[in-house]
Amino acid sequence: MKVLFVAGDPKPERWTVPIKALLPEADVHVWNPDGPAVDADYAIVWQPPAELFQRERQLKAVFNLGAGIDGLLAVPNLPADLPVVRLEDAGMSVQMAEYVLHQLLEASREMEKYREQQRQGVWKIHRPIKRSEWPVGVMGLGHIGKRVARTLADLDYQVNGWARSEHAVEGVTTWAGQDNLGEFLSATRVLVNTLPLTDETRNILDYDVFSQLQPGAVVINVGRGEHLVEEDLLKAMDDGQVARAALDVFRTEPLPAGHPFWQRPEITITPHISARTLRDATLAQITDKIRDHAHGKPISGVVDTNRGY
Ligand code: OXD
Repeated sequence: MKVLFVAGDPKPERWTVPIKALLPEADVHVWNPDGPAVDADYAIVWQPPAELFQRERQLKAVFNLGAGIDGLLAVPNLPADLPVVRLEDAGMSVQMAEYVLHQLLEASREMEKYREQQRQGVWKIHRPIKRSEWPVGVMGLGHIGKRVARTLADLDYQVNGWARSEHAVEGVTTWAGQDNLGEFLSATRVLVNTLPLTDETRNILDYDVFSQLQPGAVVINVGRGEHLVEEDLLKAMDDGQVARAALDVFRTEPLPAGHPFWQRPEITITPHISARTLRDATLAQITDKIRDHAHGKPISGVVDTNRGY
């Protein structure tokens, strides 16, 4: 069996050595932009080049090194019948929950105010948090969204969830579909985006959405940069609809120097680190699935490419 590793890591051996150890029966190759086809059976990829599917014609499945498969689905010549397998959690949802909790607490516990007081040598206690003033709304109730929602609900925040289809999450009030988006938004002050990027969700975070949130709104985007209409966020901030934002993903990454977001103190910028791909857990999951697939066993995490997630 031949496995091809296709990700722009300058040290691909960090991946290929463990792949070989976990899957000794495989011949492991690294993508060579100039090389000939290796006729791989399986590809393990992150943001692969356009030539991949043109060159490798024997693939039986492609495994994405991340939860979001929007980048992979955009690669030309992806055969319609090729199984595309996304990463299923592998340590991501707990990191995401942690990140969102941190950004929520920055706002709800007024951490910046205390940091400023420390800089000035001031000891001053502000009134305690009223959780009822900080209702959170999680958009997207897949594995990650559910984990985020449950984590915050366990800390007694009032948590709302919204997704395209119906979901039940313990301790969380959920809404489904476009028709109920308005009700979800008006019950929400802290909006957390964990949606997959699809044609339906691109540009979903726009001025209209922001203007329906409760006053003093906070926007936390851990989905994709293309969910957010950037100028609408800036306008919503200028108009006082949105008080602050924490953004981990951007339309262009790295965020270009000179981008207006860099200059906004109300925006916290992180470089797409809210949930890192953890190599050991990721490769254990993927190599198990490759072995199962090679033995004709069913595998989970196969994406519905028409739906986009
Ligand atoms: C992912 C990511 O999709 O890291 O997993 O962005």
